[in-house]
Parts: sequence; C-alpha cells; structure tokens
Amino acid sequence: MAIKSTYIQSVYDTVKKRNPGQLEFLQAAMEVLESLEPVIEKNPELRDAGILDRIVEPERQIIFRVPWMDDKGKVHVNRGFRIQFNSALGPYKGGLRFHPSVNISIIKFLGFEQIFKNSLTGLMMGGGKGGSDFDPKGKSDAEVMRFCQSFMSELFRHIGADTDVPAGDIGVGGREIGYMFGQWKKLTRLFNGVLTGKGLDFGGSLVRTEATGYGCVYFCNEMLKARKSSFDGKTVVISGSGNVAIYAHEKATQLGAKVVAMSDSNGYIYDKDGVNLQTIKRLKEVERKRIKEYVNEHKSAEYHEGCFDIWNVKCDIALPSATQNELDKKAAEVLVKNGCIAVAEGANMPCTPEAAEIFIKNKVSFGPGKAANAGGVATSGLEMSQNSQRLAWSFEEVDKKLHQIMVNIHTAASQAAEEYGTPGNLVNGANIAGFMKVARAMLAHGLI
Ligand code: NDP
Ligand code: 2IT
Repeated sequence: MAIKSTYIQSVYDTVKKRNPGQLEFLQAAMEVLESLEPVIEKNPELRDAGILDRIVEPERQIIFRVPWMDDKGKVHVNRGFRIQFNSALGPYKGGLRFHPSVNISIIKFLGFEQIFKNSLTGLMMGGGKGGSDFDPKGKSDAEVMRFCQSFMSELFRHIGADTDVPAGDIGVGGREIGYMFGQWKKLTRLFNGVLTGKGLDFGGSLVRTEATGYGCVYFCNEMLKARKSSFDGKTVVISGSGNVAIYAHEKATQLGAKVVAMSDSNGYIYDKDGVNLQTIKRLKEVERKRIKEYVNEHKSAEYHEGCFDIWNVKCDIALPSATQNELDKKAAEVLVKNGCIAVAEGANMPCTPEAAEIFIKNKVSFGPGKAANAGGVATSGLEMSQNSQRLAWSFEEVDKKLHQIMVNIHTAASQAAEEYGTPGNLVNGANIAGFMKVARAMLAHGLI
C-alpha cells in the first residue's frame, strides 16, 4: 500500500521530518494515515481543522533521569519516558514498558496506537504511554523496588487519576505496579485510581490480569464466527509467554482449542500434546525462569533456540503476543501455506505491514492489535470506574463487560471497513472507527 492523497502525504512528510529515525513511530503513523484517506475525502472539514496534523503530534513528551542503586551499592542511570499523546476523549491512558530496547520511537508508536485503541473501547480514555530502558530481568525484588520508587519520584508530577493513568506493559506487572503505587501514595498522600493493574487488595479489578489475553481470544472468536468457524478443535500457536500470551492460552483452551507452541525471547517450545498452562504459569509468573525449562518436565515437548521460528509450527490460528515486528512477510507466507485461517494481534504491532498485507490478500481473518488487544486497557477503564465508585465488581460482571466491549469493537471495525469501501479489512476498519470519535471530540474542543 502507499499514500495516494497529496495532503496525507504532506502530513506524513512532516512527521518524518520532525521525527528522524523513529522507525516504529513512523510505521504506526503510516498505517493509520493510509487507512484515513477515504475518511478525509468524505469529511473535508477534518482537513480544514488540521485534525491529522494535530493528532500525529503528542500533546506533551516527558523524558527524565532515573538514578538507582543496585544491591552491591553501584549507581545506575536509566531514562524514563511518558508521552501524553491525546486527551480528547479523557485522561491520558496507557501502559509503562520496562525493557532495554525502550526508546522514544517505541514509546511514541505505542502512545499513538493507544489513542485509537482506547477510543474503540467506547470508554472515556485518551492515549498515552511510558516506560524506561531499565531491564527487570535478573534483578532482585529490592532492586526492582528501588528502581520503581525512583521512576515514580519524577513521574508523580505528571500523572493523576483525572489527568494520566499508567498501567503495565512488557516488564511491568503486578509487582512493579504495587511498588509504584506505594511511592505515589507516599509522595502525594492520595489513595486513588492513578494506576491500573493494582493488586486486588488495594483497588485492583478482577479480570485485569486476564483481560488482554481473554479479550484477544474473544475478538478472534468474533472473526471466526464471521467465517462460520470457532476455536473448537483448532490448533493454536501463541508467541510470548508473558501476561498476554498466558491468558490467551487459558481462554483459547477453555473454548476447545489446543495450544501447541509458545515462546520467550530466546526460543520456542512445541508440545504436540498441548502446552501445559500450569507449568508455564509457574515458570513465568512465579519462578521467572526461561521457557526452555519446560522440556525438562514434559517429555512430549521440544525446545528450539530462536523465537521468530515459532511461525513455522503448523496451526489454524496464530496469536502473536510478544512484541512489535515479530512476524514478518516470510513468516506470514509460511502461516498461509500451512492453512492458518485467523491471526489476532495480542501484542502491539507484532506483524510487519508486509505480513498484514499477505494475510488480508489471502483471506486470513486478521485482527490488528488496536482492536484485538484492547481488552487490557478496556478493563483498566473498568478499574478506573470501580475506583471512582469505591466499589469492586465480581469476576463475572467484569468479564461480561469485557466480552461485550470486544464484540462491540469487532462490530464497529467491520462496519467502518464496509462503509469506507474495504469490507473485511479490519486494519482500515479499526483505524477509521477509532479515529472518528477522537476527530469529532477534537473538532468540538476547538483549536487547542
Ligand atoms: P510481558 O512482559 O508479560 O511478556 C512479554 C513476553 O514477550 C515475554 O515472553 C518476553 O520474553 C517476550 N518478548 C518481549 N520482548 C521480546 C523481544 N524483543 N523478542 C522476543 N520476545 C520478546 O508483557 P505482556 O505480555 O504484557 O506484553 C506483550 C505484548 O502485548 C506487548 O506488545 C504489549 O505491548 C502488548 N500488550 C499488553 C497489554 C497488557 O495488558 N499487558 C495490553 C495490550 C497489549 P522474555 O521474557 O524473554 O523477554
Ligand atoms: O498496550 C496496552 O493497551 C497496554 N499495555 C494496557 C494499557 C492500560 O492502560 O491498561
């Protein structure tokens, strides 16, 4: 695909000039801008109001120093980020990623995607993202705590339950959110919904842990229903073995599928009898070990070095749930050749644009991350609602709401794809449906 409109090309050229070398951000911006060509054609007032020119520029970008001391007394300095991208629909909302690869481009791509994803949930949330190039792997709990406290000692100035509400992402789970919430409370003396993904004892929501993985499977199930199919009896491959991957496995299995492969950044396991979820949960959530340990306990399984080869495993359904650009054109071609019928992105932007194009061309149902993984942030929105009410809803109640939101997102994306001339193309559909609500709000707010 390529941009045809000279106006949209000029918006993209400005983004490129302003953000040199920010490859992930440029990739995400290009995908959305391409989808919006027919929207701008039909709604010239959006062009006149400079909605596109404004939406690609973050409202605020915060970069800060995070000094901390390891257990041996050595000083380390990391870089912290918070990108407050767009607040047209509500407080900035989006996760924090702690991973050595984190840089401004990655945080901006994630923050940009979050604008449209959060809009699709139908809840009142703007888009933001943050994180650090800190690597939690191999660190003691005390080191992680000191890092989180130092990170929050600066971040607390910029966030708030009604201004900006961070949550988890890669490398940030319940442990990290707990330490950050503690430091927030100490610094501000406020016990409120400033972070989501909190522990259940102090304002967390039931289902938030499961939400992204469950939501991804609920969304994929809608795509399967649309082609008169289901998860029942299907073979599934899920990349990653973190929060999203684990709960995608759990829900896919509950719906009758068999998950035969999972991975971490070192390699993947293939278990012809189905990957045992209890073993993965213990290895990853409790012991924080590498996935290759799995084969010591399950003789039916094989371990292969190299995480990207997981897509060679034959499957009906693929749920890429590790990281950006982990599934390229070649992998997409192999999946198509092996008879894969559906791909739903549990991760953010895991498929390269070329891979997504291959799926769409070959009539593989393709659910882009902004739609398919919106269940996590949607349940964060539900956590915010519960915190505002000072109430906690039951597991069934939250799960029911999450399920309905995922069904609604599928409907909205399908309808927008149809209305704007590319039926079945959920990349275009999700971008357009997400964008329209933000654009209307920005128009109503005037030039700010
Ligand atoms: P976790 O930190 O819990 O797990 C990440 C998993 O992906 C691990 O298995 C990790 O392996 C693997 N991984 C990370 N980086 C790489 C890499 N560069 N190459 C290969 N594998 C890698 O994170 P989450 O499960 O929370 O997040 C996974 C994806 O889902 C991310 O794209 C995130 O943005 C997205 N997402 C998360 C949501 C949430 O609620 N948590 C919501 C929506 C999207 P290893 O342990 O070896 O690093
Ligand atoms: O990418 C995402 O949507 C997340 N990491 C979850 C964000 C949130 O605020 O729950």
